[in-house]
Amino acid sequence: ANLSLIAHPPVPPENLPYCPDISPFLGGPIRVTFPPGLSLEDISRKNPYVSKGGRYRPPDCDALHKTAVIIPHRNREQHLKYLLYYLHPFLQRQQLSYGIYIIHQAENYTFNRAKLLNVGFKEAMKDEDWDCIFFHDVDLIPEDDRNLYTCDRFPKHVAVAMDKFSYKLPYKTYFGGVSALSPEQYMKMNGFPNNYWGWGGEDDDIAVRVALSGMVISRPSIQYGRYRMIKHGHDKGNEQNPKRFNLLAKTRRTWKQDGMNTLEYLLISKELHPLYTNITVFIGTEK
Ligand code: UDH
Repeated sequence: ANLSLIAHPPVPPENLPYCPDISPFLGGPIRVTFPPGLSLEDISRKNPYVSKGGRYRPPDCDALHKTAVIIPHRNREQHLKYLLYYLHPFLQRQQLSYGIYIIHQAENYTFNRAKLLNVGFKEAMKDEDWDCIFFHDVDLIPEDDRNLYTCDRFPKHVAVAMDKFSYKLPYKTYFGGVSALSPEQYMKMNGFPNNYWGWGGEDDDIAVRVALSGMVISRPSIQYGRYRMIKHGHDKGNEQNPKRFNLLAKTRRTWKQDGMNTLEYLLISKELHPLYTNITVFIGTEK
């Protein structure tokens, strides 16, 4: 792969008309299967208009929305392939201007999903004035392209109907899987917590932050917000976090002192791959 340092989103000719409010390319439900032997080269070939770093803009109209997709990642290469295979055409059918970022946690210390998402936000905003940030688990494939990857007036929880929860919300304040915030909404809640190491709790903390910062949760309809989860076992290095209930009980007192304003990390590399920008980061270990 040719990994030079500067991303060049394709520049459209001047004076393009705006894209329509509703894309004519939407097809509704998507049949999601997992073809064996898929390679990144195959996916690149199927997406000739995607430019280095996983960037795209519609070739013949000026996009109404600019969305960055942030994917926390470690050791899920196969899932990543399937997600890219479905997500690129999905976003193109929505006529979005977009970029895909993989935030790869370096080393084998305990995983920290929310902190990786904070890093992704910060790094993506250095590249571009995104108007919407999607925070996207690697193993969730959207099943309907009317589920628009754009932001709402309030923080949006998007993965409202996952197959593993029988296509309904597991509980009312669930905020896991896929969510979308504008930079303003994200900053208003001081981003996400940095101190949830291991599995669980961070998504509930984020939902509490939404409320504490005076916002409410917005959601797509249950008909559109459908996801198929790629089956997997428990990951090494992401064991259940026994402290999650204690942390969650304290969010009201801690959210202003932990989040975007206290984020510290060591950027190891930023590489522009054909289908995504890879950011490898050392985020430390639990104190
Ligand atoms: N993630 C990684 N690598 C890891 C752990 C997590 O990339 O080692 C990322 C990935 O984007 C994943 C997300 O963090 O989608 C959320 O983590 P998760 O997949 O562990 O959470 P989920 O709720 O799974 O999907 C819980 C364990 C399921 C075990 C079920 C056994 N039947």
